[in-house]
Amino acid sequence: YVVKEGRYSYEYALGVVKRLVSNQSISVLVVDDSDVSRTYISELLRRQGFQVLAAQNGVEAIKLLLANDAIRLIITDYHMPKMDGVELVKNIRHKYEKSDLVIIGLSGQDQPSLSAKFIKNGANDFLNKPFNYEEFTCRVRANVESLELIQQIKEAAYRDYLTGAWNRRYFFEQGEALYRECVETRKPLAAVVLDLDRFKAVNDEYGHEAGDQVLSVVAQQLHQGLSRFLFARAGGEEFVALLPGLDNDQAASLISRLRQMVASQPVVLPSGEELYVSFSAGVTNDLRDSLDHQLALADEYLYRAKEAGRNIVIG
Ligand code: GH3
Ligand code: MG
Ligand code: MG
Ligand code: MG
Repeated sequence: YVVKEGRYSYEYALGVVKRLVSNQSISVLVVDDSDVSRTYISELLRRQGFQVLAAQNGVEAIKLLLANDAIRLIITDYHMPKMDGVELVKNIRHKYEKSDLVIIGLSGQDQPSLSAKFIKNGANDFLNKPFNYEEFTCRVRANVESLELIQQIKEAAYRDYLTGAWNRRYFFEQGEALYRECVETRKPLAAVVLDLDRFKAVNDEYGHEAGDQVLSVVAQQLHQGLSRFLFARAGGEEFVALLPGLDNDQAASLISRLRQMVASQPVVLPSGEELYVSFSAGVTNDLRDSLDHQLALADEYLYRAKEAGRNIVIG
Protein backbone atom coordinates (compact mmCIF):
# COMPACT_ATOMS: atom_id res chain seq x y z
CA TYR A 1 0.00 0.00 0.00
CA VAL A 2 2.71 2.51 0.97
CA VAL A 3 4.94 1.43 -1.88
CA LYS A 4 2.11 1.81 -4.39
CA GLU A 5 1.72 5.44 -3.45
CA GLY A 6 5.18 5.86 -4.93
CA ARG A 7 6.33 8.51 -2.50
CA TYR A 8 8.24 6.33 -0.06
CA SER A 9 11.36 4.21 -0.08
CA TYR A 10 11.47 0.46 0.51
CA GLU A 11 13.05 1.03 3.94
CA TYR A 12 10.28 3.40 4.87
CA ALA A 13 7.66 0.87 3.80
CA LEU A 14 9.40 -1.87 5.75
CA GLY A 15 9.39 0.36 8.84
CA VAL A 16 5.67 0.93 8.43
CA VAL A 17 4.96 -2.77 8.03
CA LYS A 18 7.05 -3.66 11.11
CA ARG A 19 5.15 -1.11 13.14
CA LEU A 20 1.79 -2.40 11.90
CA VAL A 21 2.77 -5.89 13.01
CA SER A 22 4.04 -4.80 16.43
CA ASN A 23 0.95 -2.64 17.02
CA GLN A 24 -1.26 -5.71 16.60
CA SER A 25 -0.54 -6.82 20.14
CA ILE A 26 -1.71 -3.48 21.54
CA SER A 27 -5.37 -2.73 22.16
CA VAL A 28 -6.55 0.85 22.10
CA LEU A 29 -9.74 2.05 23.74
CA VAL A 30 -11.53 4.97 22.10
CA VAL A 31 -13.96 6.81 24.35
CA ASP A 32 -16.27 9.32 22.70
CA ASP A 33 -20.03 9.91 22.80
CA SER A 34 -20.12 11.16 19.20
CA ASP A 35 -20.64 8.28 16.78
CA VAL A 36 -18.91 10.15 13.95
CA SER A 37 -15.83 11.03 15.98
CA ARG A 38 -15.57 7.56 17.61
CA THR A 39 -15.83 5.79 14.28
CA TYR A 40 -13.30 8.10 12.61
CA ILE A 41 -10.69 7.77 15.38
CA SER A 42 -11.20 4.00 15.52
CA GLU A 43 -10.63 3.75 11.79
CA LEU A 44 -7.39 5.78 11.99
CA LEU A 45 -6.11 3.47 14.71
CA ARG A 46 -7.05 0.31 12.82
CA ARG A 47 -5.05 1.63 9.87
CA GLN A 48 -2.06 1.90 12.23
CA GLY A 49 -2.52 -1.79 13.02
CA PHE A 50 -4.03 -1.51 16.51
CA GLN A 51 -6.79 -3.65 17.92
CA VAL A 52 -9.54 -1.15 18.68
CA LEU A 53 -12.25 -1.15 21.34
CA ALA A 54 -14.77 1.63 21.72
CA ALA A 55 -16.90 3.08 24.51
CA GLN A 56 -19.49 5.87 24.54
CA ASN A 57 -18.68 7.25 27.99
CA GLY A 58 -16.38 6.94 30.99
CA VAL A 59 -18.44 4.36 32.82
CA GLU A 60 -18.47 2.03 29.85
CA ALA A 61 -14.75 2.68 29.32
CA ILE A 62 -13.83 1.57 32.84
CA LYS A 63 -15.80 -1.65 32.45
CA LEU A 64 -13.98 -2.45 29.20
CA LEU A 65 -10.61 -1.55 30.70
CA LEU A 66 -11.05 -3.86 33.67
CA ALA A 67 -12.02 -6.72 31.37
CA ASN A 68 -9.13 -6.27 28.89
CA ASP A 69 -5.51 -6.66 29.95
CA ALA A 70 -4.27 -5.84 26.45
CA ILE A 71 -5.44 -2.20 26.56
CA ARG A 72 -2.33 -0.01 26.66
CA LEU A 73 -3.69 3.20 25.22
CA ILE A 74 -6.88 5.19 25.78
CA ILE A 75 -8.01 8.09 23.66
CA THR A 76 -10.80 10.00 25.33
CA ASP A 77 -13.09 12.85 24.51
CA TYR A 78 -13.95 15.40 27.22
CA HIS A 79 -17.69 16.11 26.97
CA MET A 80 -19.60 12.89 27.54
CA PRO A 81 -22.69 11.92 29.55
CA LYS A 82 -22.35 10.01 32.87
CA MET A 83 -18.61 10.63 33.29
CA ASP A 84 -16.49 13.20 31.43
CA GLY A 85 -12.99 12.57 30.11
CA VAL A 86 -11.12 14.20 33.00
CA GLU A 87 -13.14 12.25 35.59
CA LEU A 88 -12.33 9.12 33.63
CA VAL A 89 -8.59 9.92 33.73
CA LYS A 90 -8.75 10.51 37.50
CA ASN A 91 -10.52 7.21 38.02
CA ILE A 92 -8.10 5.25 35.87
CA ARG A 93 -5.04 6.70 37.60
CA HIS A 94 -6.10 5.22 40.94
CA LYS A 95 -5.22 1.86 39.48
CA TYR A 96 -3.01 2.28 36.40
CA GLU A 97 0.24 4.24 36.21
CA LYS A 98 1.21 6.56 33.37
CA SER A 99 4.08 4.26 32.53
CA ASP A 100 1.76 1.25 32.06
CA LEU A 101 -1.22 2.82 30.31
CA VAL A 102 -1.17 5.86 28.02
CA ILE A 103 -4.13 8.24 28.02
CA ILE A 104 -4.51 10.91 25.36
CA GLY A 105 -7.25 13.48 26.02
CA LEU A 106 -9.14 15.20 23.23
CA SER A 107 -10.01 18.82 23.78
CA GLY A 108 -11.79 21.32 21.58
CA GLN A 109 -9.96 24.45 20.49
CA ASP A 110 -12.65 26.60 22.10
CA GLN A 111 -11.51 25.43 25.56
CA PRO A 112 -7.72 25.77 25.77
CA SER A 113 -7.70 25.14 29.53
CA LEU A 114 -8.95 21.59 28.94
CA SER A 115 -5.61 20.29 27.73
CA ALA A 116 -3.93 21.44 30.96
CA LYS A 117 -6.76 19.89 32.97
CA PHE A 118 -6.26 16.58 31.22
CA ILE A 119 -2.51 16.57 31.89
CA LYS A 120 -2.85 17.72 35.51
CA ASN A 121 -5.18 14.84 36.22
CA GLY A 122 -2.90 12.20 34.77
CA ALA A 123 -3.28 12.14 30.99
CA ASN A 124 -0.01 11.53 29.15
CA ASP A 125 -0.87 13.81 26.26
CA PHE A 126 -3.69 15.66 24.53
CA LEU A 127 -4.83 16.57 21.05
CA ASN A 128 -6.89 19.54 20.01
CA LYS A 129 -9.93 18.77 17.93
CA PRO A 130 -10.09 18.93 14.99
CA PHE A 131 -6.73 17.29 14.29
CA ASN A 132 -5.33 16.08 11.01
CA TYR A 133 -4.42 12.50 10.20
CA GLU A 134 -0.65 13.04 10.30
CA GLU A 135 -0.71 14.84 13.63
CA PHE A 136 -2.87 12.13 15.16
CA THR A 137 -0.72 9.20 14.00
CA CYS A 138 2.50 10.93 15.09
CA ARG A 139 1.18 11.61 18.58
CA VAL A 140 -0.08 8.08 18.99
CA ARG A 141 3.17 6.62 17.71
CA ALA A 142 5.33 8.82 19.95
CA ASN A 143 3.32 7.80 23.01
CA VAL A 144 3.39 4.10 22.17
CA GLU A 145 7.15 4.31 21.60
CA SER A 146 7.81 5.86 24.99
CA LEU A 147 5.52 3.30 26.61
CA GLU A 148 7.52 0.49 24.99
CA LEU A 149 10.78 2.11 26.05
CA ILE A 150 9.65 2.34 29.65
CA GLN A 151 8.53 -1.30 29.57
CA GLN A 152 11.98 -2.31 28.27
CA ILE A 153 13.70 -0.32 31.01
CA LYS A 154 11.45 -1.86 33.66
CA GLU A 155 12.08 -5.32 32.27
CA ALA A 156 15.84 -4.72 32.41
CA ALA A 157 15.62 -3.37 35.96
CA TYR A 158 13.52 -6.26 37.25
CA ARG A 159 14.91 -9.30 35.44
CA ASP A 160 17.96 -11.34 36.29
CA TYR A 161 20.13 -11.29 33.20
CA LEU A 162 21.46 -14.86 33.39
CA THR A 163 18.31 -16.83 34.19
CA GLY A 164 15.52 -14.52 33.02
CA ALA A 165 13.86 -14.94 36.43
CA TRP A 166 12.64 -11.92 38.40
CA ASN A 167 15.40 -10.35 40.45
CA ARG A 168 15.70 -9.41 44.09
CA ARG A 169 14.43 -5.86 43.55
CA TYR A 170 11.24 -7.08 41.88
CA PHE A 171 10.76 -9.75 44.50
CA PHE A 172 10.83 -7.31 47.39
CA GLU A 173 8.69 -4.69 45.66
CA GLN A 174 5.98 -7.19 44.79
CA GLY A 175 6.57 -9.29 47.90
CA GLU A 176 5.94 -6.47 50.37
CA ALA A 177 2.59 -5.73 48.70
CA LEU A 178 1.68 -9.41 48.63
CA TYR A 179 2.63 -9.81 52.27
CA ARG A 180 0.46 -6.86 53.36
CA GLU A 181 -2.46 -8.12 51.29
CA CYS A 182 -2.26 -11.58 52.86
CA VAL A 183 -2.03 -10.15 56.38
CA GLU A 184 -5.06 -7.92 55.76
CA THR A 185 -7.20 -10.61 54.18
CA ARG A 186 -5.96 -13.34 56.57
CA LYS A 187 -4.84 -15.44 53.67
CA PRO A 188 -1.99 -17.88 54.22
CA LEU A 189 1.35 -17.01 52.64
CA ALA A 190 4.23 -19.45 52.43
CA ALA A 191 7.78 -18.19 51.97
CA VAL A 192 10.54 -20.33 50.49
CA VAL A 193 14.31 -19.83 50.47
CA LEU A 194 16.13 -22.28 48.26
CA ASP A 195 19.85 -22.84 47.61
CA LEU A 196 21.68 -25.17 45.22
CA ASP A 197 23.76 -27.83 46.93
CA ARG A 198 27.55 -27.86 46.67
CA PHE A 199 27.39 -25.51 43.74
CA LYS A 200 30.96 -24.34 44.20
CA ALA A 201 32.05 -27.86 43.27
CA VAL A 202 30.14 -27.60 39.96
CA ASN A 203 32.14 -24.50 39.06
CA ASP A 204 35.38 -26.06 40.24
CA GLU A 205 34.91 -29.29 38.31
CA TYR A 206 33.13 -28.16 35.14
CA GLY A 207 33.95 -24.46 34.91
CA HIS A 208 32.00 -21.28 35.46
CA GLU A 209 30.21 -21.47 32.11
CA ALA A 210 28.79 -24.88 32.93
CA GLY A 211 27.81 -23.45 36.31
CA ASP A 212 25.93 -20.66 34.54
CA GLN A 213 24.13 -23.19 32.38
CA VAL A 214 23.10 -25.25 35.38
CA LEU A 215 21.76 -22.12 37.06
CA SER A 216 19.67 -21.26 33.99
CA VAL A 217 18.26 -24.76 33.64
CA VAL A 218 17.33 -25.10 37.30
CA ALA A 219 15.86 -21.58 37.35
CA GLN A 220 13.72 -22.55 34.36
CA GLN A 221 12.49 -25.72 36.08
CA LEU A 222 11.65 -23.78 39.23
CA HIS A 223 10.00 -21.01 37.25
CA GLN A 224 7.72 -23.53 35.54
CA GLY A 225 6.87 -25.30 38.76
CA LEU A 226 6.12 -22.00 40.51
CA SER A 227 4.54 -20.10 37.62
CA ARG A 228 1.44 -19.30 39.69
CA PHE A 229 3.56 -17.67 42.37
CA LEU A 230 6.15 -14.96 42.94
CA PHE A 231 9.53 -16.50 42.20
CA ALA A 232 12.92 -14.77 41.93
CA ARG A 233 16.66 -15.28 41.92
CA ALA A 234 17.79 -13.72 45.18
CA GLY A 235 21.45 -13.74 44.14
CA GLY A 236 24.19 -16.28 43.40
CA GLU A 237 22.70 -19.79 43.52
CA GLU A 238 19.90 -18.80 45.88
CA PHE A 239 16.23 -18.41 44.94
CA VAL A 240 13.18 -17.15 46.82
CA ALA A 241 9.45 -17.61 46.38
CA LEU A 242 6.20 -16.41 47.95
CA LEU A 243 3.21 -18.71 47.64
CA PRO A 244 -0.04 -16.96 48.59
CA GLY A 245 -2.94 -19.26 49.45
CA LEU A 246 -0.72 -22.16 50.49
CA ASP A 247 -0.20 -23.24 54.07
CA ASN A 248 3.08 -24.65 55.34
CA ASP A 249 2.38 -28.30 54.44
CA GLN A 250 1.03 -27.55 50.98
CA ALA A 251 4.03 -25.36 50.18
CA ALA A 252 6.54 -27.83 51.61
CA SER A 253 5.10 -30.70 49.58
CA LEU A 254 5.09 -28.62 46.39
CA ILE A 255 8.73 -27.64 46.93
CA SER A 256 9.59 -31.28 47.75
CA ARG A 257 8.14 -32.40 44.46
CA LEU A 258 10.25 -29.80 42.67
CA ARG A 259 13.28 -30.95 44.66
CA GLN A 260 12.77 -34.53 43.43
CA MET A 261 12.26 -33.37 39.87
CA VAL A 262 15.40 -31.20 39.81
CA ALA A 263 17.52 -33.88 41.50
CA SER A 264 16.39 -36.63 39.14
CA GLN A 265 16.85 -34.81 35.82
CA PRO A 266 20.42 -34.25 34.68
CA VAL A 267 21.55 -31.00 33.07
CA VAL A 268 23.15 -31.90 29.75
CA LEU A 269 26.26 -29.81 29.02
CA PRO A 270 27.28 -28.86 25.45
CA SER A 271 29.99 -31.54 25.74
CA GLY A 272 27.24 -34.12 26.24
CA GLU A 273 28.20 -34.69 29.85
CA GLU A 274 25.30 -35.15 32.25
CA LEU A 275 25.38 -33.29 35.50
CA TYR A 276 23.13 -33.91 38.51
CA VAL A 277 22.41 -31.07 40.92
CA SER A 278 20.11 -30.75 43.89
CA PHE A 279 18.83 -28.01 46.14
CA SER A 280 17.85 -27.59 49.76
CA ALA A 281 15.03 -25.34 50.94
CA GLY A 282 13.38 -23.83 53.99
CA VAL A 283 9.62 -23.11 54.06
CA THR A 284 7.69 -21.01 56.59
CA ASN A 285 4.23 -19.68 57.08
CA ASP A 286 4.80 -17.29 59.95
CA LEU A 287 3.13 -13.96 59.10
CA ARG A 288 3.35 -12.48 62.58
CA ASP A 289 6.17 -10.02 62.17
CA SER A 290 7.33 -8.91 58.71
CA LEU A 291 8.31 -10.30 55.33
CA ASP A 292 12.00 -9.93 56.25
CA HIS A 293 11.40 -11.89 59.43
CA GLN A 294 9.52 -14.60 57.57
CA LEU A 295 12.34 -14.95 55.07
CA ALA A 296 14.93 -15.02 57.85
CA LEU A 297 13.03 -17.95 59.39
CA ALA A 298 12.92 -19.76 56.06
CA ASP A 299 16.65 -19.14 55.77
CA GLU A 300 17.16 -20.72 59.17
CA TYR A 301 15.31 -23.84 58.03
CA LEU A 302 17.41 -23.87 54.88
CA TYR A 303 20.53 -23.86 57.03
CA ARG A 304 19.16 -26.83 58.98
CA ALA A 305 18.44 -28.65 55.71
CA LYS A 306 22.07 -28.14 54.71
CA GLU A 307 23.26 -29.44 58.07
CA ALA A 308 20.98 -32.47 57.77
CA GLY A 309 22.76 -33.51 54.60
CA ARG A 310 21.30 -31.39 51.72
CA ASN A 311 18.75 -32.27 49.01
CA ILE A 312 16.11 -31.77 51.71
CA VAL A 313 13.13 -29.44 52.27
CA ILE A 314 12.40 -28.34 55.85
CA GLY A 315 9.20 -26.53 56.68
P1 GH3 B 1 26.07 -25.37 49.91
O1 GH3 B 1 25.52 -26.70 49.59
O2 GH3 B 1 26.47 -25.26 51.33
O3 GH3 B 1 25.16 -24.26 49.49
O4 GH3 B 1 27.44 -25.26 49.09
P2 GH3 B 1 27.74 -24.32 47.87
O5 GH3 B 1 29.01 -24.73 47.25
O6 GH3 B 1 26.55 -24.25 46.96
O7 GH3 B 1 27.83 -22.91 48.58
P3 GH3 B 1 28.88 -21.76 48.55
O8 GH3 B 1 28.15 -20.57 49.09
O9 GH3 B 1 30.16 -22.16 49.19
O10 GH3 B 1 29.17 -21.51 47.01
C1 GH3 B 1 28.27 -20.93 46.15
C2 GH3 B 1 28.91 -20.87 44.81
O11 GH3 B 1 28.00 -20.39 43.80
C3 GH3 B 1 30.11 -19.96 44.79
C4 GH3 B 1 29.91 -19.12 43.54
O12 GH3 B 1 31.04 -19.13 42.74
C5 GH3 B 1 28.78 -19.80 42.82
N1 GH3 B 1 27.99 -18.84 42.06
C6 GH3 B 1 27.24 -17.82 42.54
N2 GH3 B 1 26.67 -17.13 41.52
C7 GH3 B 1 27.07 -17.75 40.38
C8 GH3 B 1 26.83 -17.51 38.99
O13 GH3 B 1 26.12 -16.58 38.60
N3 GH3 B 1 27.41 -18.35 38.10
C9 GH3 B 1 28.20 -19.39 38.49
N4 GH3 B 1 28.72 -20.17 37.57
N5 GH3 B 1 28.45 -19.62 39.78
C10 GH3 B 1 27.91 -18.82 40.72
MG1 MG C 1 -18.35 14.53 23.40
MG1 MG D 1 24.72 -23.46 47.70
MG1 MG E 1 24.37 -19.96 48.64
